[in-house]
Amino acid sequence: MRLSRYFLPILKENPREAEIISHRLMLRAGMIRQQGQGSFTMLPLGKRVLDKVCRIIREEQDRAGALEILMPTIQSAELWRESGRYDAYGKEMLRIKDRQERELLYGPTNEEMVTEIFRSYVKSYKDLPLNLYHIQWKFRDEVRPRFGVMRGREFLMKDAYSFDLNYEGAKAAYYRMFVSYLRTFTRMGLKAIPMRADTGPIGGDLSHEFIILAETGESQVFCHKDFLDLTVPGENVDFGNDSEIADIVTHWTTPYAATDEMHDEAAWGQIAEGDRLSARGIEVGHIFHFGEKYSKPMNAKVQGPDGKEHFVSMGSYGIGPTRLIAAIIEASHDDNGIIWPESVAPFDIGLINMKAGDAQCDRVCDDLYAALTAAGKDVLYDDTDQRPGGKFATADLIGLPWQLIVGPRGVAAGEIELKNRRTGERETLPVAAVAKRLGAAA
Ligand code: P5A
Repeated sequence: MRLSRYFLPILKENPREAEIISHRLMLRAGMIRQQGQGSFTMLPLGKRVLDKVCRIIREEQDRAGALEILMPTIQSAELWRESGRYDAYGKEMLRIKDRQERELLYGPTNEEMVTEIFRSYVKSYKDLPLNLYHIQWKFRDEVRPRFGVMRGREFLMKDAYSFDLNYEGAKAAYYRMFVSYLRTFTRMGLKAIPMRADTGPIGGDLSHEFIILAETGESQVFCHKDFLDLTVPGENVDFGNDSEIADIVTHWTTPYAATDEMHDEAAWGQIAEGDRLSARGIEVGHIFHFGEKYSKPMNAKVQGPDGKEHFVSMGSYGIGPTRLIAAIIEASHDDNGIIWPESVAPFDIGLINMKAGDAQCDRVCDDLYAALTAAGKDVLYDDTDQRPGGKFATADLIGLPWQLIVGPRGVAAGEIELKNRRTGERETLPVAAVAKRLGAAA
């Protein structure tokens, strides 16, 4: 992508309304535009990051055996009356009426809708286990929308729903999502700690929040320092092997970890003082087992191997992709801007032409741009006539992992400069060696 043809509305000044660093950097880097209280447009740069985040989520959901669907945002009040949640949900739910005065709502979550889909089709235990997920916008009329996309009113959610014959099956499904979440967040360069959590309006008796430790987090959390060194399962983990998955979950739930609501002072007191980590955290995922809470009132049953009908045992599993973008920035930035992990970077490489219009610089840049793009790299080519200082500041602000700097002096010597955004390390390379150095040689 040529910057001269891109839409990257960089802000020079720090926006006053932004209280935390990720909100400030997302506005300054031209990633988002606020449209109303807690509602944001994803501008081109933000949209690219969101797509990469969603892609990782999808790959790991699919790997764990979940199937993608897409449910509507607007739901009928009738459905929510069946579960008893229409009245219970309170003011966070946006209630609307259509032209026939039918009561509708903008979905804050989809337990009811997916249970309705399930009960319409699935009648036998032979069709289980089943896990359906989607990535769809939600609306919650939060009391305090703040911190940009961190706590929005309209936000994207990946929500998965599992259906099993009994508790044993449901527990195995919960564990698969647990392990899938460990992998998902690690792939985004994040250290997420699963913590015992309260179930709130979703309900149920088993729940974990996945927490990123960050000073700007909204939750107070408590955990053992051992979590910082635990290893995350690799991509060869066998989701078809219940005992392998259960062992991983045991490993990851043995050290103490709890959110404020579930904090147990007695258990905390047992941990040596030097091993305690009491910190602020950002909740990027939340998983629930709630058994028959929805299947019973909504009559979602299957025939078991015993020939009898059983209400299915369910769980639901959420991730906030829009919130994740902010969490990644909170975890990875410096004074000059964002530092994207490669897996979610909007582009892999920023190609900076220090003297656009100079025939030699243009030629070297055009050739590099073509070669790197052909090798499958996403390149943002700064071909504008801005001065070098401004270009460097923009490159650091938007935080692409690599910067390739092409200037007249280097070009005359057949060389260009490569800068690593994270380490700040610079190296001078012959032009011909660039593609190989960036893993893009033919
Ligand atoms: C689980 C999936 C649920 O709604 N039902 C379906 C369950 N869980 S949750 O914890 O309430 O939300 C899941 C994740 O969504 C993100 N999230 C938000 N992101 C941005 N702004 C918000 N206001 C917001 N609320 C929730 C979080 O990542 C949360 O873990």
